[in-house]
Amino acid sequence: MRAPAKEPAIATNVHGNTEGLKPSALRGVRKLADRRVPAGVVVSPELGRRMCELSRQVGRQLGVLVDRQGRVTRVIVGDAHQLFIPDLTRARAGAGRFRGLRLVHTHLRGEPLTRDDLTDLALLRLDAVVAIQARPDGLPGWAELGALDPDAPEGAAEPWFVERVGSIYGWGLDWLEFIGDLERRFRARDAAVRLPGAEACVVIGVTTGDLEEAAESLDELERLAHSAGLQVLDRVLQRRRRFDPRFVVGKGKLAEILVGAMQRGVDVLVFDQELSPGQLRNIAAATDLKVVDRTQLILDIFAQRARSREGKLQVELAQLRYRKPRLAIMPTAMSRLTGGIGGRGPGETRLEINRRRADERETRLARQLRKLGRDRALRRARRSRVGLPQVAIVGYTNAGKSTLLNTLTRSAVDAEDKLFATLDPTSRRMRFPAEREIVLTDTVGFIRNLPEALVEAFRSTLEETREADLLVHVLDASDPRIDTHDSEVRRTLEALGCSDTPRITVLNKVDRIDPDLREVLVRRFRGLAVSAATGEGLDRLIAELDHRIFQERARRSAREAMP
Ligand SMILES: Nc1nc2c(ncn2[C@@H]2O[C@H](COP(=O)(O)OP(=O)(O)OP(=O)(O)O)[C@@H](O)[C@H]2O)c(=O)[nH]1
Ligand SMILES: [Mg+2]
Repeated sequence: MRAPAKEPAIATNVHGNTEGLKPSALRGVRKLADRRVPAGVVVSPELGRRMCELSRQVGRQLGVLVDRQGRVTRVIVGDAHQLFIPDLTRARAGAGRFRGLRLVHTHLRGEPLTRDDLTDLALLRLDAVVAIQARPDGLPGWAELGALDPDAPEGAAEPWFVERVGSIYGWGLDWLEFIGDLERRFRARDAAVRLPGAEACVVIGVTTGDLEEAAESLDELERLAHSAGLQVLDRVLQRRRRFDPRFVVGKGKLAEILVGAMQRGVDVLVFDQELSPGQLRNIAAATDLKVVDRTQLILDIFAQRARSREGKLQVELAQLRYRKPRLAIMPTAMSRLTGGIGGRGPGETRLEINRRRADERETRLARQLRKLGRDRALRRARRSRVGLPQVAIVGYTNAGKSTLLNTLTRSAVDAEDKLFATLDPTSRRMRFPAEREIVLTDTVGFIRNLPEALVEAFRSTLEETREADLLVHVLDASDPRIDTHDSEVRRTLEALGCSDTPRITVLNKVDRIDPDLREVLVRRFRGLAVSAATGEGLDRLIAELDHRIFQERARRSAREAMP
């Protein structure tokens, strides 16, 4: 076949089981790559006939991947029963639902399209998968075409349909019309559930332990995804005896997830577990959806929220440190991440970077941050010279820390029903009776499994907490996970080296719970019941602050003054 003029020849490889093929047969197989299918035709009779003939000759399945222009982009040799489609991560066809490639292959034993064939269809987002019967006499027999079904119900085990024709000569359908119609129907279906402009995701949790705890963590992941601007279309929770070293979830489960994701038009898979570089690579190779883990999601939220120069540098440093070990092994998956979720960064991490550039950038960022950390320490020293007591508000994310700061100091720090609304510590002066003052600092919230890269990068910000004379620990009393939150905050404070700092526990949002529960919680946590929103209980908090800071201080200095 003549390649059409002007169009550049596409580099085509022969993949798969070519070992032991006679040179003449191999030449024949290679030549399949020069074929071209006319527009509008599923597979041309000439190509089908040639494939069947060769396939019989070598006793192996033969397949070709054909793009929307009718070009054969890959030739694949299988064995008598099956063939394996090579990694297609580099063959992305843009943001459409389908990849713009159909697989046409031969079947030697008269078997219809297999489950494996159809699973490949779903996992690889192929336009269609076609099997042609290669008859014993080397001629093409019947043919079957499988494609994804826009009318399949949610979660259907077999979200595809199959059409059979008696012979490839009698294929009555116009390919471009067929695929165009399919895409339109999928788009219409997506439009019914998808929020415009938001990327859609499925959140995935795996545990080897307590299912309830894992479910709690997955709830939180959903909220994190939401805070990052993702629409959550589905959630998957799996318990296993051990984590799958290659895919975290089992291979079968992953296939199930991917088929479901394909059906729903999901863009992103979000894993609750931190994925090792190897796992990330393996999962990324199995699908062309974006793959993000909990750490990356949190980093992404931080990247969206960072406002101050220091905050931006800290986030960028954390992102760099997270990505560096993943750079070398997943260039394609990384480049897939630029833009949208997982691709946001305040600085150069947004670009594709190589390892050397990453090292240089890391050194530079660390240096700038050390400088800013010194400035911060100076400011702190100045404040403490003035003698103002430092009080830090700490707590789980979304507990109401910023709202409390606002109510206490009548200021307007961002408070939002989102996780990690606050990134940059804000300090406000707060006046007490008798002209006494303190400096009250709102801090970044804690969360379970706070990524290490973040803790490291936010060290100087977190130091605000370490230098405080007193901590106000805000707990959301209306959250059923209050115990987990409490222990997580204690753990983090310990890690920061401030477990000895005097502390007041505040049970916030009591306007949302009934009085009985409130009594139970007050006793259990030995805390003050308040509502930062309504102001209830705040006078007692102020009195307690006054007492703990000024009266104890006065008593101490009086004691020291005694002979
Ligand atoms: N009902 C009620 N809602 C509250 C109260 N305090 C805070 N909230 C709400 O809880 C949500 C989180 O409040 P924030 O003050 O942003 O919480 P935060 O601890 O600063 O959260 P991050 O900065 O994200 O870690 C907001 O929607 C607040 O309006 C309260 O006492 N009662
Ligand atoms: Mg806040």
